[in-house]
Amino acid sequence: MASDQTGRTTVGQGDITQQTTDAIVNAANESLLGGGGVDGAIHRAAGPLLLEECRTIGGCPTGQARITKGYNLSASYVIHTVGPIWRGGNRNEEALLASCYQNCLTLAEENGIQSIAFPAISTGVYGFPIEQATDIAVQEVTEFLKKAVTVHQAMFVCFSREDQFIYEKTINSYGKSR
Ligand code: AR6
Repeated sequence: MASDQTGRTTVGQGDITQQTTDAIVNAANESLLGGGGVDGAIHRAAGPLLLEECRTIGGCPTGQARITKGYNLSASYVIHTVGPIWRGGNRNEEALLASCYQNCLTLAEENGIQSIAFPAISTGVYGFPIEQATDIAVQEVTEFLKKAVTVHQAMFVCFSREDQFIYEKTINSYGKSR
C-alpha cells in the first residue's frame, strides 16, 4: 500500500462504506440530506437514522464540516463536508477544498478520532479536476497530521483504479522535494 514518508497517510481502493476507521468522510451537499455518489452510498449503508440526525443539523456551508454518528456503518462517525462545485477555478475552489480537509480533521481531533477515511471530495458530480484535487488533499492531510494529537491515521479511499494511481503518484512524491 502506498503511503507518505511517515506511514500515517495511506491510499487504498474500494468502497468507503466498508472502511473500519473510526470515522469516514462524506462528500455531501449543503442540504446534508443525501444525494448520489458517495453520499448516497453512505446513507444507504448507514440506514435511515443517519438522515434523521442530518435533518437536525440544518445544512452545512461549502468548505465546512459537520459530524454525526455512523449508525449501521463500522465507522463510529461520519464527518460530512461540502466540497466546492468546480466553476473553472477562479471561484475560490482550491481554498474551499483545502478548508474541507482542514475542517474534517479539526472535527476529528475534537472528537478524539484516531483514524479517518476520505473519499476524493468534489471530484465526482462536482467536477473538480482529479489531479489538482489530489494535490490539495495530500498536502492538507499530510501537513495536518504532523501536528495532530489524536488522529494518527488517514486513508484516501479511491473508487477507481485510475484515481488510486493518481493518489499513489502524488503521495509517493510528496515531501521528497521539501
Ligand atoms: N466509496 C468511495 N468513493 C466513492 C464511492 C464509494 N462508495 N462512491 C463514489 N465515490 P461524488 P462530489 C467517489 O460525486 O463530487 C452527491 O450527490 C467518486 O467516484 O460522490 O463531492 C452529493 O449529495 C468520486 O471519486 O461527490 C453532492 O450533491 C468521489 O467519490 C455531490 O454528489 C466523489 O464523487 C457531491 O459531489
